[in-house]
Amino acid sequence: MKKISFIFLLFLLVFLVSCGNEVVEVVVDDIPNGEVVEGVEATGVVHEVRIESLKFSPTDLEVELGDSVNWINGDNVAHTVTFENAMLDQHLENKGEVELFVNAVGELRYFCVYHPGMQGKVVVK
Ligand SMILES: [Cu+2]
Repeated sequence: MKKISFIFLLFLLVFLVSCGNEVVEVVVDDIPNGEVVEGVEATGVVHEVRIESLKFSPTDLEVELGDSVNWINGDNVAHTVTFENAMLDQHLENKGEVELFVNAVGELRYFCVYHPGMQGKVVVK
């Protein structure tokens, strides 16, 4: 009986892992009107931007060098997080996530390709 439970748990674990959404990690490598900084250390701070009801929330975000920004799609339709310089162009299904490591100072403007009215901004100090 114990063995059966163990096998069941193992299958459950594999099932959950395969269903989990992969977080794509991106590093800034180009920024218009900004500057990439070498050797930035991670602060461990992760800012969350929820995508809900066709909006990025918060729309404007202020972060520090070394922070990360994590976008999570809470809508049932697909969106993208697309930067004006195409440094990041990520398609996100429902519950899809993308995380950006911020190693540049300046202003990052982004939008959704499918809903161009959806726009947001990350300002790095
Ligand atoms: Cu969209």
